Amino acid sequence: MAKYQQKNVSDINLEDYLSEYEVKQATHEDLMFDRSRPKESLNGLWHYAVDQYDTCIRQHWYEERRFDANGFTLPVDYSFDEWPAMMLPCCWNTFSEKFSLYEGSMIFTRTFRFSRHDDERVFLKIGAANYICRVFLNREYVGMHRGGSTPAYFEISDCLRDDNRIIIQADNTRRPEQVPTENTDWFNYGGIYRDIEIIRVPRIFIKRFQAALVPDGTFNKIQVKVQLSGEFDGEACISIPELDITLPIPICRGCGERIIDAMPELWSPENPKLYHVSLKCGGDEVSDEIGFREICVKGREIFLNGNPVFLRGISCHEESVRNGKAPSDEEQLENIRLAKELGCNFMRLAHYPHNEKTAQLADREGILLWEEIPVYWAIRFSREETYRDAENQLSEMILRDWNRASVIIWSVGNENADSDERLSFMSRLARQAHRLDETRLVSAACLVSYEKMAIADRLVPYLDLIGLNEYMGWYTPDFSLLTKLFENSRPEKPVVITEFGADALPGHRGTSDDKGTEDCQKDVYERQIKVLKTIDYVKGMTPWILYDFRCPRRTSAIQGYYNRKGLLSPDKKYKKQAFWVLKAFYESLGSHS
Ligand code: GCB
Repeated sequence: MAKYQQKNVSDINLEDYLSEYEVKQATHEDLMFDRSRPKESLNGLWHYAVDQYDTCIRQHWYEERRFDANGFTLPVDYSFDEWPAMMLPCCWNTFSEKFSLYEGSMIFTRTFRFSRHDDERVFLKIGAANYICRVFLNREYVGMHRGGSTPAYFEISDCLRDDNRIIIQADNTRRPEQVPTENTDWFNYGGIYRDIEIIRVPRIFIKRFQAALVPDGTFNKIQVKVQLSGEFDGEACISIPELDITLPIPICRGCGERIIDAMPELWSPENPKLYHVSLKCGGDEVSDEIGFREICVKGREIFLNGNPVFLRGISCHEESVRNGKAPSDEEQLENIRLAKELGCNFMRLAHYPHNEKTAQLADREGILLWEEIPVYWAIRFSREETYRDAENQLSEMILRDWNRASVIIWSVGNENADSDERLSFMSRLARQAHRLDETRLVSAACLVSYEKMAIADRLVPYLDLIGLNEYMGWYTPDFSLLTKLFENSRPEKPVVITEFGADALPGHRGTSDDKGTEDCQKDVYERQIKVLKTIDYVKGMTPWILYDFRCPRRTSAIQGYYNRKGLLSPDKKYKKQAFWVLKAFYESLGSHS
């Protein structure tokens, strides 16, 4: 308020109130290894207010200016501790019916006590907030993060006190220049929907710690890479007790790596063996549970640990009826178990990075993963800032899940029309994924070229394997085109059919010609499988999709604001007919296919 005292009203309306919050952006550079670190949780009750007009950031509420220069009380538009409270993390849409369709900005605040030790640095981690979040602590602007599904780390060492007030704005407004854009085929949940935590680390700490098999086909060398938060020369110590390994790693200017002779038992879906790996350096120590496996492509074949593998997969959104895009640990595990019940060895986590715990569970349970960033449909491909946003989300996802054996494929996008701008944008992303990780495959879910009725995406040369979405028998009713598509295509790389499917309202029966019935969906699955299993370069599939999910675009009576292509009902309790068709096919392949 005080800020505007000398201004006239039109100034307020014209001012650019956003650019001051474009500084201090948390990016992948700020990401730190934290899995084993003790954390103090800030989850719990936070006071909140809907802030449709961005008044909090326009008026600098975080400054808490309650008095003018003469000591007179100023009127303010907030009363933090009298606002109602919400249990975070959560999606506000599932928290209350009132917010079920709300999109925009919401302000969250709470107080907390903290006792700081002199020799440490302190970071705030927000597991995910959709899409922009801005953080304020004790009257200071701490920073912002862009990207709705990856974590943000903010150093708060200097603004912490014994008694603290934190304010976070979460803004899920859909905007054309964002990644994804304003139009997607899923529901735009809002909120701070993953853990909010405080992490203490030493002055110089282990920022990155990566361990994997050297991908040379010998399975007898482990490569460890270390990066510290600052300049340091000396030694780190890596230890894998089960393999009798305790070895030094020389560190020069904060970085080090070492290749270790080792013959670990290999991780696979059938044998999800994890090793406890720990790393010490200076006053810091971290550890992780890591599986060792090799994934590679040769010709039109995918190899896991040197054996050809067929990816018996299913696509999956991150959603539950109760918790929206914030499924509990049990709900995340349930998804993996359901995929396993279906006979899967592979899941495509569409269309954005899911909770990092999902990949940890997949490591433990033994399921391979495809992880993806929301470069979905028509991104603003010629806008450099949009590219930087996409590249940052990709880098955050890769660095976050680098040690997860389950993750075998990074996907740089889904169904993007093949223009020159898109080719340049997505090939850059593919290069960045390869740069950050030479141990995994890079792919994208590509479109069929309908002009050529062939797999002809110009992005293919930049990918290790081709993801292909085709909806023959559904959006393309002429099913005979599926055979034509394969006859016309001569891919030099393996193809994974990343999507096919059909809508079916749970329990709705009829004939195979009745769109929206389970019988029609079942028929599409039967016909698809019959063709796909004969194509020698199709090395996997992730039909669309494990369960029905919310979607504002789907308004028909059968849809009821859901995409009904699930094999399960939204509550995941009811299995549609097509579930059994896919399960029978996967079981016929056997678990070592
Ligand atoms: C697609 C999209 C997916 C949609 C699906 C559908 O190709 O990749 O996000 O939900 O089709 O049901 O139309």
